Amino acid sequence: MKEEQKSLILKISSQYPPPQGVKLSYGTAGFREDASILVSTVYRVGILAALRSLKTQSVIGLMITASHNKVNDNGVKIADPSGGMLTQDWEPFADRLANAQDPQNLIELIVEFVEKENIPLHWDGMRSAEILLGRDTRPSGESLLQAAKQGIDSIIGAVSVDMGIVTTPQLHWMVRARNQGMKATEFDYFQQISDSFRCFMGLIPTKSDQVSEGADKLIVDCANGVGGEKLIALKKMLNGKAMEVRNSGLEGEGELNERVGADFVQKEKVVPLGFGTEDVGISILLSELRCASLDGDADRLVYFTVASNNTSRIDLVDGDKMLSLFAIFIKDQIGILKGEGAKKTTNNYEPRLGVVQTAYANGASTDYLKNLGLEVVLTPTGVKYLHEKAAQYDIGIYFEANGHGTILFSQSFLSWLEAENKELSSTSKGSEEQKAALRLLAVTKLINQAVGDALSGLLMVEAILKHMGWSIHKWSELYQDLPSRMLKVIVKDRTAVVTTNAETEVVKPTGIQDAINAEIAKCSRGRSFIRPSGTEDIIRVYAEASTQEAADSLANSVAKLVDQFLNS
Ligand code: 16G
Ligand code: MG
Repeated sequence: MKEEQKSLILKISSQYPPPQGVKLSYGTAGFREDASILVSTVYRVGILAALRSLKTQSVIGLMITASHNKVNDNGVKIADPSGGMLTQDWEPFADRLANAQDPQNLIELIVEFVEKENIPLHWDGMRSAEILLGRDTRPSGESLLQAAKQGIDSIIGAVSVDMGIVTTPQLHWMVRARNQGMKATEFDYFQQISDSFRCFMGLIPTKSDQVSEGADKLIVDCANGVGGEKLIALKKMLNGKAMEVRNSGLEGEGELNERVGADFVQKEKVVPLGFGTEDVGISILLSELRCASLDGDADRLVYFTVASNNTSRIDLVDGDKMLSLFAIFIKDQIGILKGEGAKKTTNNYEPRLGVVQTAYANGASTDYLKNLGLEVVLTPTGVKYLHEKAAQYDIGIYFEANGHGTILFSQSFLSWLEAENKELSSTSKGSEEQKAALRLLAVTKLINQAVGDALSGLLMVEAILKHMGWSIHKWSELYQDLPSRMLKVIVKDRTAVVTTNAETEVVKPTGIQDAINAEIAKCSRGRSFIRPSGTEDIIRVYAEASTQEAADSLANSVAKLVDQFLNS
């Protein structure tokens, strides 16, 4: 590495000393801490982003957000060229960079890594790395953004482009679009999803028993986060969509994530602030009221209805149900396109459809999906694992129960679908087969294939419900969730728990799995697992069973086991 480059890093990094006595770690979704100690970390992630861009010779994203966490927290994560999460191979380097104690130490790490990875550095002033920067609405975002810019400026030839305040999925989408040679501004994002939504809606069969427009209403809780402003903008582009935006976070309306948002609603199963009696859903034929919640950076979405008997309780329609809805729709459309009556077109291509969940998926959802004849696989918790698995299919649908998920389409499927549509539009224009092809094409543009996206997910759900002619109640009744319970146990060392088989079995400490199995065996339809959290210093316990009492008691017994094995 040239002296000029080294001295630039030395000079700038000396203004960003790391916090003392803190061990930082690039967890499930990047670094996340109290914002007051993150400046040096974000600076160093700026350096990492520049190196990643040089290595891949592609545009990289850097997002400043702490998602559903409290407003004083913040975080930083990287979007890789595909728009997905940073490759896991680089995470250890991110940890070492963030924890380097002084500028000299930092330089040594960078030099060693650049050599090992063979990263082409440039000194001739050529623009050779480009990083798109985004941040959510947190007050600490602006100063952290400046630190990220300084990190990028520490690598010669790297430039940053500030995309402003955006949702996490918007930034991921922009990175993906840029690397595909497409236009990638926020306007382009809104245009793509609103155009494809309209296209989808235009293909909806007209049935007399459908819920009529105007009678049905959607109310969206935006967690007082970045999703509020963006949903209002999207609504404008979709003039006519009956939708009310609440907890938008605009004009000082409420605190970010404070008793609002998808994480709160999904975990607590009560209404977010700003919702109450007036929002009780009516399931009579022509009137329907459904609610949805986004999280603080709009990459998670859940639906719910307000229960009529007790106004703070909700009926939750979670990520598992969204997965089921999407899977049914896609399977149906493929069926129309390839089914018995379909005209045999170009070839006999069979797209592989796969469904990806985590162990937190309600057992009833997994049974339901398997009964539909779908291939269901489990991965460990965290979007990067689900996404990676889903990418192995022609159509991979993944969701976490907490509402993060999307659909991925392979290049070969896209090419086949486009060819099929072309063929059908000349041989049988306007046929059901062609409409199915057009619907699937609209979905490939409507859904954000970079990462789970609450805004595009919301439009997908709305369009599919309309297509099916279903109310939220009908959707919710696809299957009945098994009662479940989640608990946290504080332990001395959470790394003492090591799991396997997508976190469904514990290999360490030895003996605990047998003890858990013995508890499970006492319950009807019992299932339970433990795992170290990737975002908090705790062990999480999950249990489900045929009754709420049994699920609670199983969770309590397993939590006791965790305490016995890890704290004594
Ligand atoms: C992060 C993950 C989320 C996961 C959660 C688990 C991303 C973008 N987010 O929020 O997918 O469900 O962590 O948290 O990957 P836990 O490890 O504390 O249970
Ligand atoms: Mg989030």
